[in-house]
Amino acid sequence: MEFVGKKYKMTASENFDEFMKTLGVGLITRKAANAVTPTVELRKDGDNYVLVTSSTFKTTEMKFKPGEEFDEERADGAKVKSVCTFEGNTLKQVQKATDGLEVTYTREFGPEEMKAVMTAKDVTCTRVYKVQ
Ligand code: DKA
Repeated sequence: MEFVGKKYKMTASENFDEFMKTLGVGLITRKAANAVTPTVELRKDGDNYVLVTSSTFKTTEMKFKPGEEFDEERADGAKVKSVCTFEGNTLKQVQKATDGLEVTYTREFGPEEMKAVMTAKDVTCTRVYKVQ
């Protein structure tokens, strides 16, 4: 993937609080997560990809092989299972929580920005990250 190794920093976020509420994230964690502007980088490690999302609130490393289900610890601490696939420069992720809630993420990587769209139930959150 041609955008491996680029760092993107969040510049805009819409509906993130509603999205987190839908995931069942509590008020204190939501406040902390709302206050930060994370940096996102896709790395390659052998056959694996690693999506690193860093902020002073939390840094998560999501390690995956495209098409293979893996265990993930979400930034709110929830233990979930995900499958990631690439469609061109878009990384698609389907994440299932133990309570059955399904969350989808699309992260479209471009030369100037990365756009993330996250959906849970009928709530969609959009976040834009500019290349650093
Ligand atoms: C991001 O990549 C946000 C990723 C959302 C993670 C799920 C919600 C976590 C709540 C603390 O900028």
